[in-house]
Parts: sequence; C-alpha cells; structure tokens
Amino acid sequence: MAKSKFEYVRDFEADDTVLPNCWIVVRLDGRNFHRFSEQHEFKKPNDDRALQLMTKCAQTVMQELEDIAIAYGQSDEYSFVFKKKSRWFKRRASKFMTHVVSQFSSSYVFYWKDYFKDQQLLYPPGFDGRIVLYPSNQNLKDYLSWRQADCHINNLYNTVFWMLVQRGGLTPVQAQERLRGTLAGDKNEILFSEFNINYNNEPLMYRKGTVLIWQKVNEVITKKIKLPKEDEEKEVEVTRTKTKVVPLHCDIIGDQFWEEYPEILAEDS
Ligand code: DGT
Ligand code: MG
Ligand code: MG
Ligand code: MG
Ligand code: MG
Repeated sequence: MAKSKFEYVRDFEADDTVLPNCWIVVRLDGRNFHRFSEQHEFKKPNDDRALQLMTKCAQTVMQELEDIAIAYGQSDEYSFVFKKKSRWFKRRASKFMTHVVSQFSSSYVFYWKDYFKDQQLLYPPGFDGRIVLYPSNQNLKDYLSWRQADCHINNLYNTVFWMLVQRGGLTPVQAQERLRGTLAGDKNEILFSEFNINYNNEPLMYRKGTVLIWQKVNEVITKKIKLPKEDEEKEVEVTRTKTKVVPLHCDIIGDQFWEEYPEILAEDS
C-alpha cells in the first residue's frame, strides 16, 4: 500500500528502548497525597484502608501486565521490578511506565469503594511514574533496601510525631521542635517512656511496607464430573496449583529474604 505524504512524521518519534539485561524498575507515587489524605480523612500516620487499596492496585498491575518479578510499596508509592530478560513491548520505556501508572490509577478508582466504604472519592487522584534501570542484582537489592529504609525512617518519625500531637497534646510545631535532631534511639525512647509503646510491636505493614511476590498456592475446588457408566453428575474435589501474587510484610534488606526466594533474582529472569 502506498504511504501517505504524512508518513514521515513517524520519524520524529524518539527511540526509548531500554538497555538489555537490566532490571527495569517503575516507581509510581501519588500526586499531592498530602492534600488527598487530608481531604479523604486518612487515619494518621497510617490508614489501613489506604495502604491495602494501594496493595490491591499493585496486585492488579502484576496480574494484568507481563514480566513483573517483585513489587514493593509504602505510603503513596509502589515500585515494580520487571525481569531483566523481559521483551515486553520491545523494552520501550514509555510503554512500561504508562501501562503501570494507568493500570494502577484506574484500579485505585475502581476498587476505592471496596476499601473506603462510605467515604466518597471526592476527586480523581493522579500518580506520577519514573523508570530506572539497574544492571546488577546488588544494585536492585540496594534500590529496594533504600525504599524500605525510607519506609522505616518516615514511619518511626511519623509514629512519634502523631503520638506527641494526639496523645501528648503538643501542637504540630511543638512536636516538630521536640523531634529536631533526635536519632532513632531517642525516638524509640520517647515512644517507650512517654507512651508505653515498643516500636518493634507496631504492625509490620507500617514498619516494613509491602512486598508482592509470585507464589504457588494449592487451591481446592469442587468440580462436577460425569462418570462414564453413571447417569448422575458427581461433585469431586480437585486440587490445582496456581501462581498467585502474595503480599508479605518482611525485611528485604538482609540476605534472608533473598535466600528464601532465590527464584526472584534467578538468571533466567
Ligand atoms: P508529591 O508526591 O510530590 O506529589 O506530593 P505528596 O504530597 O504526595 O508527597 P509525598 O509523596 O512525599 O508524601 C506522601 C503523602 O501521603 C504524605 O503527606 C503522607 C500521605 N500519606 C500516605 N499514606 C498515608 C496514610 O496511610 N495516612 C495518612 N494520614 N497520610 C498518608
Ligand atoms: Mg514527592
Ligand atoms: Mg506523593
Ligand atoms: Mg510518596
Ligand atoms: Mg493502540
């Protein structure tokens, strides 16, 4: 078929194919969730509904899109790690990033009511996205460790801050003053001596964030079968193995996690 004279405009499209043999990380983050969390009355510092909705959306992304080996989320962000050898959309950066962010955003709106019940969604939320390549397994592990360390630092700070405000009667400015220059040990001490809280007993989801991995799970289903020499259908239980996205709230900074799930970083990934 003859090409139209307009065809040349295609040549203006920039090639955004990413390097081969690198882990492709897409991280998204809620746009102005400082305001969004206030407007929708998120519980401070952690709102289970909000965190679980984020994880539901991330599970949907992993199930709908191809080649995601692991995801990690905390606060209003999620990181998705695509396999090193992925050939999805010829490794075009814009395809990875836009599919992740749009699938996540539409899921956020779609599943909102399942988590927030009577709390109406007041306006359409948005998410930004970025893409980063990591050439070695160590780089990737360090990236994920960085996000989990960020979760820990912010959560410890926010936990003490909101204790000082909600139970200690300080104003936000006073609480901020009180925490200026304090180290992790000092914050643990304030929680323990003033509020009788052992930070290590706070929920793992708050302290560690959420890791999503693929796991084989056995499912028992009942099936109707018709036996050759019998007239009636019979119900039988059959076990089948399915691969599912499973949330974990564990440490991913140490070696233990990676030793327990070696398939995540396996060479053919
Ligand atoms: P951005 O990302 O530059 O568009 O701006 P923000 O406001 O989204 O800033 P960011 O992403 O650094 O911080 C996340 C905000 O989301 C932060 O203000 C706290 C809020 N947020 C996230 N999860 C929760 C939660 O479970 N409860 C509450 N109360 N707030 C949360
Ligand atoms: Mg930000
Ligand atoms: Mg944000
Ligand atoms: Mg954020
Ligand atoms: Mg199309």
